[in-house]
Amino acid sequence: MKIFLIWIQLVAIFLTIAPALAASDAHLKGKFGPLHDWPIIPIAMMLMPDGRIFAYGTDTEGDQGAKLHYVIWNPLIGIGANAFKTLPNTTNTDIFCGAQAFIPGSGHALIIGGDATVAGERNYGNNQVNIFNSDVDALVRQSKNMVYKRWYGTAVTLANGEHAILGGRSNRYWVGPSTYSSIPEVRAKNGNWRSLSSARSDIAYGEYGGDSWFYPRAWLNPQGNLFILSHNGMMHKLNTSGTGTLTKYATKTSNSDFTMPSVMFAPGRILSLRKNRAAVIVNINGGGEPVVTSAGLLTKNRQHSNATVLANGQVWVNGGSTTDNTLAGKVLTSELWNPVTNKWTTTASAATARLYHSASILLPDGSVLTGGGGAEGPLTQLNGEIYYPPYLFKKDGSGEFEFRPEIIDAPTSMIGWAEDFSIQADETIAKVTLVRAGAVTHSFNSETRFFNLPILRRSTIVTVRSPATANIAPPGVYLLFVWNEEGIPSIARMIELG
Ligand SMILES: [Cu+2]
Repeated sequence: MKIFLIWIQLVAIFLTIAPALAASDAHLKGKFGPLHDWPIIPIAMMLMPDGRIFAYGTDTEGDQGAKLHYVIWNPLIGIGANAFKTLPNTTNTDIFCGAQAFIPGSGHALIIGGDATVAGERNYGNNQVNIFNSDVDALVRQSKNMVYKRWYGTAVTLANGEHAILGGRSNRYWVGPSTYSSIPEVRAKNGNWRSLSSARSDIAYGEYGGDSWFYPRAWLNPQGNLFILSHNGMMHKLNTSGTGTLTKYATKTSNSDFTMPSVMFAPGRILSLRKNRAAVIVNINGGGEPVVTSAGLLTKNRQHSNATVLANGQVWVNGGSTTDNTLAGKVLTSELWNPVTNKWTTTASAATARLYHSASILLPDGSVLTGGGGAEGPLTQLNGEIYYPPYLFKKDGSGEFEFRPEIIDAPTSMIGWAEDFSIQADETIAKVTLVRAGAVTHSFNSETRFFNLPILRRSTIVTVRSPATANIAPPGVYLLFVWNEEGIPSIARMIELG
Protein backbone atom coordinates (compact mmCIF):
# COMPACT_ATOMS: atom_id res chain seq x y z
CA MET A 1 0.00 0.00 0.00
CA LYS A 2 2.78 2.36 0.94
CA ILE A 3 4.65 1.54 -2.26
CA PHE A 4 1.45 2.10 -4.25
CA LEU A 5 1.01 5.53 -2.65
CA ILE A 6 4.59 6.46 -3.49
CA TRP A 7 3.95 5.28 -7.05
CA ILE A 8 0.82 7.47 -7.24
CA GLN A 9 2.85 10.41 -5.94
CA LEU A 10 5.55 9.79 -8.53
CA VAL A 11 2.97 9.68 -11.31
CA ALA A 12 1.47 12.90 -10.00
CA ILE A 13 4.87 14.56 -9.90
CA PHE A 14 5.66 13.34 -13.41
CA LEU A 15 2.35 14.66 -14.74
CA THR A 16 3.10 18.02 -13.17
CA ILE A 17 6.62 18.18 -14.58
CA ALA A 18 5.98 16.63 -17.99
CA PRO A 19 4.19 19.57 -19.57
CA ALA A 20 6.93 21.86 -18.31
CA LEU A 21 9.61 19.60 -19.77
CA ALA A 22 7.87 19.45 -23.11
CA ALA A 23 7.12 23.15 -23.11
CA SER A 24 10.38 24.41 -24.53
CA ASP A 25 11.87 23.76 -27.94
CA ALA A 26 14.72 26.22 -27.28
CA HIS A 27 17.28 23.42 -27.77
CA LEU A 28 15.95 23.03 -31.34
CA LYS A 29 14.88 26.54 -32.30
CA GLY A 30 16.71 28.80 -29.91
CA LYS A 31 14.93 31.56 -28.06
CA PHE A 32 14.71 35.33 -27.96
CA GLY A 33 15.31 37.22 -24.74
CA PRO A 34 13.14 40.17 -23.74
CA LEU A 35 12.65 43.19 -25.96
CA HIS A 36 14.81 45.91 -24.45
CA ASP A 37 15.31 49.62 -25.03
CA TRP A 38 18.18 51.15 -26.95
CA PRO A 39 19.12 54.84 -26.68
CA ILE A 40 19.33 55.12 -30.50
CA ILE A 41 18.42 52.93 -33.47
CA PRO A 42 21.55 50.75 -33.82
CA ILE A 43 21.70 50.88 -37.63
CA ALA A 44 25.39 49.94 -37.55
CA MET A 45 27.00 47.62 -35.00
CA MET A 46 30.62 46.62 -34.45
CA LEU A 47 32.07 44.20 -31.89
CA MET A 48 35.03 45.84 -30.21
CA PRO A 49 38.07 43.92 -28.83
CA ASP A 50 36.75 44.16 -25.25
CA GLY A 51 33.46 42.50 -26.18
CA ARG A 52 31.36 45.66 -26.19
CA ILE A 53 29.20 46.83 -29.09
CA PHE A 54 29.83 50.20 -30.74
CA ALA A 55 26.65 51.34 -32.50
CA TYR A 56 25.41 54.40 -34.34
CA GLY A 57 22.81 55.57 -36.82
CA THR A 58 20.23 57.94 -35.36
CA ASP A 59 19.68 60.51 -32.67
CA THR A 60 18.05 59.61 -29.37
CA GLU A 61 14.59 60.20 -30.89
CA GLY A 62 15.29 57.59 -33.54
CA ASP A 63 15.55 60.17 -36.32
CA GLN A 64 18.09 59.83 -39.12
CA GLY A 65 21.51 61.24 -38.32
CA ALA A 66 24.60 60.19 -36.41
CA LYS A 67 26.19 63.60 -36.07
CA LEU A 68 25.16 63.92 -32.45
CA HIS A 69 25.59 60.59 -30.71
CA TYR A 70 27.02 57.12 -30.75
CA VAL A 71 26.41 54.35 -28.26
CA ILE A 72 28.45 51.70 -26.51
CA TRP A 73 26.66 48.69 -25.07
CA ASN A 74 28.28 46.34 -22.59
CA PRO A 75 26.56 42.94 -22.80
CA LEU A 76 28.19 41.86 -19.53
CA ILE A 77 26.15 44.46 -17.64
CA GLY A 78 22.86 43.31 -19.18
CA ILE A 79 20.04 45.01 -21.02
CA GLY A 80 19.15 47.75 -18.54
CA ALA A 81 19.81 51.43 -19.17
CA ASN A 82 23.01 51.19 -17.12
CA ALA A 83 24.53 48.87 -19.74
CA PHE A 84 24.50 51.66 -22.34
CA LYS A 85 26.71 54.70 -22.72
CA THR A 86 25.43 57.43 -25.03
CA LEU A 87 28.34 59.66 -25.99
CA PRO A 88 28.43 62.90 -27.97
CA ASN A 89 29.84 62.81 -31.49
CA THR A 90 32.11 65.87 -31.54
CA THR A 91 33.71 65.18 -34.94
CA ASN A 92 31.21 67.24 -36.94
CA THR A 93 30.86 64.21 -39.25
CA ASP A 94 27.45 62.62 -39.71
CA ILE A 95 28.50 58.95 -39.81
CA PHE A 96 24.92 57.87 -40.72
CA CYS A 97 25.25 55.10 -43.33
CA GLY A 98 29.05 55.24 -43.47
CA ALA A 99 31.42 52.38 -44.27
CA GLN A 100 33.08 50.49 -41.44
CA ALA A 101 35.97 48.10 -40.81
CA PHE A 102 38.43 47.25 -38.05
CA ILE A 103 41.96 48.57 -37.81
CA PRO A 104 44.37 45.65 -37.38
CA GLY A 105 46.62 46.01 -34.37
CA SER A 106 44.34 48.22 -32.29
CA GLY A 107 40.99 46.66 -33.18
CA HIS A 108 39.58 50.17 -33.32
CA ALA A 109 36.70 51.01 -35.64
CA LEU A 110 37.42 52.81 -38.90
CA ILE A 111 34.36 54.76 -40.04
CA ILE A 112 34.57 56.16 -43.54
CA GLY A 113 32.24 58.67 -45.11
CA GLY A 114 28.57 58.91 -44.22
CA ASP A 115 25.92 61.53 -44.69
CA ALA A 116 26.08 65.22 -45.48
CA THR A 117 23.43 67.90 -45.42
CA VAL A 118 23.71 70.42 -48.25
CA ALA A 119 21.47 73.48 -48.29
CA GLY A 120 19.20 71.84 -45.75
CA GLU A 121 18.90 68.60 -47.73
CA ARG A 122 20.20 65.31 -46.33
CA ASN A 123 21.52 62.23 -48.14
CA TYR A 124 24.58 63.68 -49.78
CA GLY A 125 27.86 61.88 -49.10
CA ASN A 126 30.92 63.02 -47.17
CA ASN A 127 34.58 62.09 -47.57
CA GLN A 128 35.56 62.28 -43.92
CA VAL A 129 37.35 59.61 -41.91
CA ASN A 130 36.86 58.87 -38.24
CA ILE A 131 38.24 56.31 -35.84
CA PHE A 132 36.44 55.03 -32.77
CA ASN A 133 39.04 54.22 -30.14
CA SER A 134 37.43 51.75 -27.74
CA ASP A 135 40.27 52.08 -25.22
CA VAL A 136 39.05 55.56 -24.33
CA ASP A 137 35.58 55.51 -25.98
CA ALA A 138 36.43 58.43 -28.23
CA LEU A 139 35.39 59.04 -31.84
CA VAL A 140 38.21 61.02 -33.43
CA ARG A 141 38.21 62.81 -36.78
CA GLN A 142 41.24 62.02 -38.95
CA SER A 143 43.13 64.66 -40.87
CA LYS A 144 43.25 62.85 -44.23
CA ASN A 145 39.96 62.71 -46.13
CA MET A 146 39.13 60.40 -48.99
CA VAL A 147 39.19 61.84 -52.49
CA TYR A 148 35.58 60.78 -53.10
CA LYS A 149 32.54 61.32 -50.93
CA ARG A 150 30.78 58.10 -49.98
CA TRP A 151 27.38 57.45 -48.48
CA TYR A 152 26.61 53.67 -48.32
CA GLY A 153 30.16 52.54 -49.18
CA THR A 154 31.84 49.29 -48.15
CA ALA A 155 35.24 49.06 -46.46
CA VAL A 156 37.28 45.85 -46.66
CA THR A 157 40.25 45.01 -44.44
CA LEU A 158 43.12 43.83 -46.64
CA ALA A 159 45.77 41.23 -45.82
CA ASN A 160 48.44 43.88 -45.30
CA GLY A 161 46.31 45.85 -42.84
CA GLU A 162 45.28 48.50 -45.35
CA HIS A 163 41.63 49.11 -46.26
CA ALA A 164 39.90 49.20 -49.61
CA ILE A 165 36.74 51.24 -49.91
CA LEU A 166 34.30 50.96 -52.74
CA GLY A 167 30.89 52.14 -53.72
CA GLY A 168 28.69 54.66 -52.05
CA ARG A 169 27.17 57.82 -53.38
CA SER A 170 28.60 61.28 -53.60
CA ASN A 171 25.36 63.13 -54.13
CA ARG A 172 21.64 62.70 -53.82
CA TYR A 173 19.97 60.55 -56.45
CA TRP A 174 19.08 63.21 -58.98
CA VAL A 175 22.24 65.27 -59.04
CA GLY A 176 23.61 63.70 -62.22
CA PRO A 177 26.68 61.77 -63.37
CA SER A 178 28.67 62.67 -60.27
CA THR A 179 26.07 60.93 -58.11
CA TYR A 180 28.04 57.70 -57.73
CA SER A 181 31.56 57.18 -56.37
CA SER A 182 32.61 54.57 -58.89
CA ILE A 183 36.38 54.77 -58.31
CA PRO A 184 37.56 52.71 -55.32
CA GLU A 185 40.28 53.93 -52.96
CA VAL A 186 42.80 52.29 -50.65
CA ARG A 187 43.68 53.71 -47.25
CA ALA A 188 47.28 53.03 -46.22
CA LYS A 189 48.09 52.35 -42.58
CA ASN A 190 49.37 55.91 -42.24
CA GLY A 191 46.01 57.24 -43.39
CA ASN A 192 47.06 58.25 -46.89
CA TRP A 193 44.60 57.55 -49.69
CA ARG A 194 45.33 56.08 -53.13
CA SER A 195 42.68 56.09 -55.88
CA LEU A 196 42.19 52.94 -57.93
CA SER A 197 41.58 55.09 -60.97
CA SER A 198 42.09 52.23 -63.48
CA ALA A 199 39.34 50.23 -61.80
CA ARG A 200 36.46 52.68 -62.25
CA SER A 201 33.18 50.80 -62.72
CA ASP A 202 29.55 51.80 -62.83
CA ILE A 203 28.60 48.12 -62.82
CA ALA A 204 30.66 46.66 -59.95
CA TYR A 205 30.15 49.51 -57.47
CA GLY A 206 28.21 52.29 -59.16
CA GLU A 207 24.90 53.11 -60.80
CA TYR A 208 24.27 49.70 -62.38
CA GLY A 209 24.60 46.07 -61.28
CA GLY A 210 21.34 46.42 -59.35
CA ASP A 211 22.39 49.58 -57.49
CA SER A 212 25.81 48.12 -56.83
CA TRP A 213 26.89 51.38 -55.13
CA PHE A 214 24.66 50.39 -52.20
CA TYR A 215 26.99 48.75 -49.68
CA PRO A 216 28.75 46.59 -52.29
CA ARG A 217 29.03 42.97 -51.10
CA ALA A 218 32.81 42.52 -51.17
CA TRP A 219 35.32 40.24 -49.45
CA LEU A 220 39.02 39.60 -49.53
CA ASN A 221 39.40 36.34 -51.45
CA PRO A 222 41.96 33.58 -50.70
CA GLN A 223 44.21 34.93 -53.48
CA GLY A 224 44.33 38.41 -51.90
CA ASN A 225 41.99 40.21 -54.32
CA LEU A 226 38.56 41.60 -53.60
CA PHE A 227 35.63 39.50 -54.71
CA ILE A 228 32.55 41.60 -55.45
CA LEU A 229 29.09 40.05 -55.74
CA SER A 230 26.70 42.60 -57.19
CA HIS A 231 23.08 42.70 -56.12
CA ASN A 232 22.02 41.64 -59.62
CA GLY A 233 24.26 38.54 -59.52
CA MET A 234 27.26 39.80 -61.52
CA MET A 235 30.70 39.09 -60.12
CA HIS A 236 34.03 40.91 -60.32
CA LYS A 237 37.57 40.60 -59.06
CA LEU A 238 39.44 43.72 -57.98
CA ASN A 239 43.20 43.69 -57.67
CA THR A 240 43.98 46.64 -55.42
CA SER A 241 47.66 47.05 -56.27
CA GLY A 242 48.80 50.19 -58.10
CA THR A 243 45.87 52.01 -59.63
CA GLY A 244 43.74 48.86 -59.50
CA THR A 245 42.59 46.24 -61.99
CA LEU A 246 38.98 45.13 -62.24
CA THR A 247 38.11 41.84 -63.97
CA LYS A 248 34.59 40.66 -64.69
CA TYR A 249 33.80 36.99 -64.19
CA ALA A 250 31.72 35.13 -66.77
CA THR A 251 29.84 33.42 -63.94
CA LYS A 252 26.64 35.05 -62.76
CA THR A 253 24.16 34.06 -60.11
CA SER A 254 20.46 34.81 -59.81
CA ASN A 255 19.11 38.26 -59.13
CA SER A 256 18.89 39.75 -55.67
CA ASP A 257 18.83 43.31 -54.40
CA PHE A 258 20.48 45.46 -51.78
CA THR A 259 18.00 44.37 -49.13
CA MET A 260 19.36 40.81 -48.98
CA PRO A 261 22.26 39.56 -46.86
CA SER A 262 25.35 37.64 -47.96
CA VAL A 263 27.89 36.30 -45.50
CA MET A 264 31.21 34.41 -45.61
CA PHE A 265 30.43 31.30 -43.53
CA ALA A 266 33.65 29.37 -44.29
CA PRO A 267 36.96 30.25 -45.92
CA GLY A 268 36.22 31.39 -49.48
CA ARG A 269 32.55 30.35 -49.27
CA ILE A 270 29.69 32.85 -49.20
CA LEU A 271 26.03 32.18 -48.44
CA SER A 272 23.94 34.67 -50.38
CA LEU A 273 20.19 35.27 -50.25
CA ARG A 274 18.68 35.94 -53.67
CA LYS A 275 15.16 36.79 -54.82
CA ASN A 276 12.20 34.38 -54.58
CA ARG A 277 13.38 32.82 -51.27
CA ALA A 278 16.49 31.34 -52.89
CA ALA A 279 19.90 30.98 -51.27
CA VAL A 280 23.13 30.11 -53.05
CA ILE A 281 26.67 29.26 -52.04
CA VAL A 282 29.37 31.10 -53.96
CA ASN A 283 32.72 29.34 -53.70
CA ILE A 284 35.71 31.57 -54.50
CA ASN A 285 38.45 29.21 -53.34
CA GLY A 286 39.55 27.95 -56.73
CA GLY A 287 41.18 31.13 -57.97
CA GLY A 288 39.35 30.90 -61.29
CA GLU A 289 35.66 31.38 -61.99
CA PRO A 290 33.49 31.33 -58.84
CA VAL A 291 31.37 28.20 -58.41
CA VAL A 292 27.71 28.72 -57.53
CA THR A 293 25.58 25.97 -55.99
CA SER A 294 22.10 25.98 -54.50
CA ALA A 295 21.59 26.38 -50.77
CA GLY A 296 17.88 25.63 -51.03
CA LEU A 297 14.91 27.82 -50.30
CA LEU A 298 14.00 29.81 -47.22
CA THR A 299 10.39 29.78 -46.09
CA LYS A 300 10.03 33.48 -46.88
CA ASN A 301 11.53 36.12 -49.09
CA ARG A 302 13.27 38.24 -46.51
CA GLN A 303 14.03 41.79 -47.63
CA HIS A 304 16.06 43.70 -45.03
CA SER A 305 16.87 40.51 -43.12
CA ASN A 306 20.24 39.85 -41.54
CA ALA A 307 22.47 36.77 -41.82
CA THR A 308 24.76 35.97 -38.91
CA VAL A 309 27.45 33.28 -38.78
CA LEU A 310 27.00 31.59 -35.42
CA ALA A 311 29.75 30.16 -33.22
CA ASN A 312 29.28 26.74 -34.86
CA GLY A 313 29.46 27.96 -38.46
CA GLN A 314 25.74 27.73 -39.10
CA VAL A 315 24.07 30.81 -40.55
CA TRP A 316 21.09 32.31 -38.80
CA VAL A 317 18.77 34.62 -40.74
CA ASN A 318 16.34 36.86 -38.90
CA GLY A 319 13.92 39.66 -39.61
CA GLY A 320 12.92 41.11 -42.92
CA SER A 321 9.69 41.40 -44.80
CA THR A 322 8.24 39.95 -47.99
CA THR A 323 6.94 43.44 -48.80
CA ASP A 324 10.12 45.52 -48.63
CA ASN A 325 10.16 48.07 -45.82
CA THR A 326 6.53 47.60 -44.79
CA LEU A 327 4.85 45.63 -42.03
CA ALA A 328 2.37 43.78 -44.24
CA GLY A 329 4.88 41.02 -45.00
CA LYS A 330 6.93 41.16 -41.81
CA VAL A 331 8.59 37.87 -40.90
CA LEU A 332 8.94 37.27 -37.17
CA THR A 333 10.21 33.70 -37.44
CA SER A 334 13.90 33.15 -38.05
CA GLU A 335 15.71 30.45 -40.05
CA LEU A 336 18.89 28.51 -39.48
CA TRP A 337 21.03 27.07 -42.26
CA ASN A 338 23.32 24.14 -41.63
CA PRO A 339 26.27 24.09 -44.07
CA VAL A 340 26.84 20.36 -43.46
CA THR A 341 23.32 19.25 -44.44
CA ASN A 342 22.58 22.29 -46.65
CA LYS A 343 19.16 22.44 -44.96
CA TRP A 344 17.10 25.26 -43.43
CA THR A 345 15.23 24.94 -40.14
CA THR A 346 12.64 27.43 -38.90
CA THR A 347 13.75 28.83 -35.58
CA ALA A 348 12.32 31.08 -32.86
CA SER A 349 10.04 34.08 -33.45
CA ALA A 350 11.01 37.60 -32.50
CA ALA A 351 8.66 39.96 -30.67
CA THR A 352 8.86 42.68 -33.29
CA ALA A 353 9.72 43.27 -36.95
CA ARG A 354 13.26 44.04 -38.08
CA LEU A 355 13.13 45.91 -41.37
CA TYR A 356 15.31 48.53 -43.11
CA HIS A 357 18.18 49.70 -40.87
CA SER A 358 18.01 46.69 -38.57
CA ALA A 359 21.15 44.72 -37.75
CA SER A 360 22.30 41.51 -36.04
CA ILE A 361 25.70 40.61 -34.62
CA LEU A 362 27.30 37.62 -32.87
CA LEU A 363 28.32 38.32 -29.27
CA PRO A 364 31.22 36.70 -27.39
CA ASP A 365 28.83 34.50 -25.38
CA GLY A 366 27.54 32.89 -28.61
CA SER A 367 24.22 34.76 -28.59
CA VAL A 368 23.17 37.27 -31.24
CA LEU A 369 22.13 40.86 -30.69
CA THR A 370 19.31 41.80 -33.06
CA GLY A 371 18.06 45.35 -33.10
CA GLY A 372 17.03 48.50 -34.84
CA GLY A 373 14.97 49.23 -37.90
CA GLY A 374 13.46 52.53 -38.99
CA ALA A 375 14.74 55.99 -40.02
CA GLU A 376 12.98 55.48 -42.31
CA GLY A 377 10.32 52.83 -41.95
CA PRO A 378 7.00 51.98 -40.34
CA LEU A 379 8.51 51.41 -36.87
CA THR A 380 11.06 53.47 -34.97
CA GLN A 381 12.91 50.58 -33.36
CA LEU A 382 14.76 52.06 -30.41
CA ASN A 383 15.15 48.51 -29.14
CA GLY A 384 16.83 45.15 -29.46
CA GLU A 385 16.27 41.47 -28.71
CA ILE A 386 18.99 38.94 -28.00
CA TYR A 387 18.69 35.57 -29.72
CA TYR A 388 20.05 32.53 -27.91
CA PRO A 389 20.85 29.75 -30.44
CA PRO A 390 19.94 26.09 -29.81
CA TYR A 391 23.52 25.22 -28.76
CA LEU A 392 23.13 27.16 -25.51
CA PHE A 393 20.25 25.05 -24.14
CA LYS A 394 19.87 21.78 -22.28
CA LYS A 395 18.56 19.14 -24.64
CA ASP A 396 15.91 17.87 -22.18
CA GLY A 397 13.29 20.38 -23.29
CA SER A 398 13.47 22.30 -20.03
CA GLY A 399 14.45 25.46 -21.87
CA GLU A 400 17.23 26.00 -19.34
CA PHE A 401 20.68 27.13 -20.33
CA GLU A 402 23.27 24.35 -20.35
CA PHE A 403 26.41 24.55 -18.24
CA ARG A 404 29.23 25.77 -20.40
CA PRO A 405 32.83 24.76 -20.72
CA GLU A 406 35.25 27.46 -19.72
CA ILE A 407 38.50 28.46 -21.35
CA ILE A 408 41.21 28.48 -18.69
CA ASP A 409 44.11 29.37 -20.90
CA ALA A 410 44.40 30.77 -24.44
CA PRO A 411 46.92 33.05 -26.13
CA THR A 412 46.93 36.62 -24.88
CA SER A 413 49.52 37.91 -27.32
CA MET A 414 49.21 38.21 -31.09
CA ILE A 415 49.24 34.98 -33.12
CA GLY A 416 50.64 34.64 -36.62
CA TRP A 417 49.18 32.68 -39.52
CA ALA A 418 49.69 28.89 -39.74
CA GLU A 419 50.88 29.02 -36.16
CA ASP A 420 50.21 26.31 -33.57
CA PHE A 421 48.83 27.39 -30.21
CA SER A 422 47.38 25.67 -27.16
CA ILE A 423 44.07 26.13 -25.39
CA GLN A 424 43.11 24.72 -22.02
CA ALA A 425 39.56 24.31 -20.76
CA ASP A 426 37.94 23.02 -17.58
CA GLU A 427 36.57 19.99 -19.43
CA THR A 428 37.36 17.92 -22.51
CA ILE A 429 37.52 20.04 -25.64
CA ALA A 430 35.80 18.35 -28.59
CA LYS A 431 35.93 21.21 -31.10
CA VAL A 432 37.51 24.63 -31.55
CA THR A 433 36.03 27.40 -33.72
CA LEU A 434 37.08 30.91 -34.64
CA VAL A 435 34.80 33.75 -35.77
CA ARG A 436 36.10 37.13 -36.89
CA ALA A 437 34.58 40.02 -34.94
CA GLY A 438 31.68 41.44 -36.90
CA ALA A 439 30.87 44.85 -38.39
CA VAL A 440 27.33 44.98 -39.72
CA THR A 441 24.94 47.42 -41.30
CA HIS A 442 22.32 47.33 -44.08
CA SER A 443 22.03 43.51 -44.07
CA PHE A 444 25.77 43.07 -44.61
CA ASN A 445 28.40 41.98 -42.13
CA SER A 446 31.53 42.83 -44.10
CA GLU A 447 34.05 41.61 -41.51
CA THR A 448 32.76 38.32 -40.11
CA ARG A 449 34.08 34.94 -41.28
CA PHE A 450 34.17 31.50 -39.68
CA PHE A 451 36.87 28.86 -39.17
CA ASN A 452 36.83 25.38 -37.76
CA LEU A 453 40.25 24.71 -36.20
CA PRO A 454 40.77 20.92 -36.27
CA ILE A 455 42.14 19.19 -33.17
CA LEU A 456 44.11 15.96 -33.23
CA ARG A 457 42.67 14.46 -30.09
CA ARG A 458 40.01 15.41 -27.54
CA SER A 459 41.54 16.59 -24.27
CA THR A 460 41.36 19.43 -21.75
CA ILE A 461 44.44 20.87 -23.46
CA VAL A 462 44.46 20.93 -27.25
CA THR A 463 46.74 22.38 -29.87
CA VAL A 464 45.25 24.00 -32.96
CA ARG A 465 46.71 25.80 -35.94
CA SER A 466 45.63 29.32 -36.87
CA PRO A 467 44.30 29.96 -40.42
CA ALA A 468 46.93 29.57 -43.12
CA THR A 469 47.20 33.08 -44.56
CA ALA A 470 46.15 36.70 -44.08
CA ASN A 471 44.11 36.44 -47.27
CA ILE A 472 41.99 33.72 -45.68
CA ALA A 473 41.89 35.37 -42.25
CA PRO A 474 42.67 39.10 -42.43
CA PRO A 475 44.57 40.60 -39.50
CA GLY A 476 42.42 41.56 -36.53
CA VAL A 477 40.39 40.28 -33.60
CA TYR A 478 38.66 36.91 -33.59
CA LEU A 479 36.35 35.10 -31.17
CA LEU A 480 37.81 31.77 -30.06
CA PHE A 481 35.21 29.23 -28.88
CA VAL A 482 35.86 25.77 -27.45
CA TRP A 483 33.11 23.16 -27.47
CA ASN A 484 32.61 20.31 -24.99
CA GLU A 485 31.56 16.79 -25.90
CA GLU A 486 27.88 17.72 -25.43
CA GLY A 487 28.19 20.36 -28.17
CA ILE A 488 28.07 23.37 -25.85
CA PRO A 489 30.35 26.34 -26.57
CA SER A 490 32.40 28.30 -24.09
CA ILE A 491 32.20 32.04 -23.85
CA ALA A 492 34.72 33.21 -26.43
CA ARG A 493 38.18 34.53 -25.76
CA MET A 494 39.17 37.39 -28.04
CA ILE A 495 42.42 36.60 -29.78
CA GLU A 496 44.35 38.65 -32.28
CA LEU A 497 45.78 37.52 -35.60
CA GLY A 498 48.57 39.63 -36.97
CU1 LIG B 1 21.06 53.64 -44.45
